[in-house]
Amino acid sequence: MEPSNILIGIVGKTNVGKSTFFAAATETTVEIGNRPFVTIDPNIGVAYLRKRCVHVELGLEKCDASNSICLMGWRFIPVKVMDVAGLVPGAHQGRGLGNRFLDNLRRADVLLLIVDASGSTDPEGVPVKPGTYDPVTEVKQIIYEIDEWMYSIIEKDWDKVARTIDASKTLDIAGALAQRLSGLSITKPHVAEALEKTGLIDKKLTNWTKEELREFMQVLRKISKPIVIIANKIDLPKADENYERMKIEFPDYKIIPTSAAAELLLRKLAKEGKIKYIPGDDSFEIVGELDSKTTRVLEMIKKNILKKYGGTGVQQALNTAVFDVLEMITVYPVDDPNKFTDKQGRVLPDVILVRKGTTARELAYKIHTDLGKSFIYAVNAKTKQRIGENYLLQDGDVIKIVAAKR
Ligand SMILES: Nc1nc2c(ncn2[C@@H]2O[C@H](COP(=O)(O)OP(=O)(O)O)[C@@H](O)[C@H]2O)c(=O)[nH]1
Ligand SMILES: [Mg+2]
Repeated sequence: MEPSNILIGIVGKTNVGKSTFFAAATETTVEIGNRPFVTIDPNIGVAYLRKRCVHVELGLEKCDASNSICLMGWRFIPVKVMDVAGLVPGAHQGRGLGNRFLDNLRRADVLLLIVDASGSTDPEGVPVKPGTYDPVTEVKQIIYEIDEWMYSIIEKDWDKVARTIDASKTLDIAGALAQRLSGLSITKPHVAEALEKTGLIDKKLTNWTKEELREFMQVLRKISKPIVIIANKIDLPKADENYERMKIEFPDYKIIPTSAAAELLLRKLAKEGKIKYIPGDDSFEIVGELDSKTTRVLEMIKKNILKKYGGTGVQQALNTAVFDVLEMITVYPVDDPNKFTDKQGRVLPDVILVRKGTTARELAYKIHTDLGKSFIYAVNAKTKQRIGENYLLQDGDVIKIVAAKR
């Protein structure tokens, strides 16, 4: 099972719960500790998005999920997540190995900015009394570090880059700049959008002021590495109050109240067969033997987290990052549009993540270059209608691609 190419980066200060979130999201065992720099190298793992499986909508009994998992009618779709070591103020200037840590974010498509919503971790990652630190300030600090880091990358040899591109007289400024920034997973559409938004599209690069370059990079960061705020440790005192304030302070951001520790416990107990719990659910069922302490903790989780927020937040965070922020949709390619099967007779084996706005032909290319080249038409298996190459795929589409025999 291959995870899609999407990479979700987990960022934040030390001790806010990044590794706990990572462990919960991936179910791999990573070291979790209450001390700085427990995670030194980027830790990449596989997490799963949760989405209603289309077999339910089609009224089928079951499916034969192959590149993903189907659990009780929910499709779990693999994506990559990366746990980055903690950032301290001044990270972009190299404080606390900050540059090295920030460099790990180059390949990320979207960032989960984890903060300690209870305010019980100081800027250096040392635990303090809940309510001591302001997570609003923390969010601003981390975004500042990321923006400054990205700015420093382009600023370094900007004069030379600007002169070279201007001198080349290319009409494809966005393409030329994107090539220069490809190491940051920045694409031509990202750059084109940033040029448009900043109004710098018709200005010679050598005439950009430092302020314009800075603003351009900030806009480009928002487009190419959008941030979802994870208000973690929502189970602790003061956290809910701070979460409410964060919603007012950051109206443009998605903010997910989360208890990574609760999710980790629920997944572990589910793995041990002691509870029935599907990641993302707002409840669980006790099915095994539990000691009284665990039972009490579970009661607390049910009442103060699951019922109150509709889940622990971990699954919600992953889904929000990919489906809402990156605007990805799911499409199921099949060979037989009547039986919804592939060539081997498997029902709906694969689900593919594509960006909203992807066409039927682009989907064919995504499956295989040859399929894209020899595309003739496609069939929408839900309606049995024939669709053309420019058809815009809809979330949950089941598609058969008809190609010329080569
Ligand atoms: N109460 C509470 N504690 C948490 C939560 N998530 C993590 N922690 C604790 O916070 C401390 C730091 O967690 P860790 O994941 O190592 O943080 P990192 O440095 O950001 O990777 C550990 O003691 C965790 O058990 C949470 O949701 N609630
Ligand atoms: Mg860590």
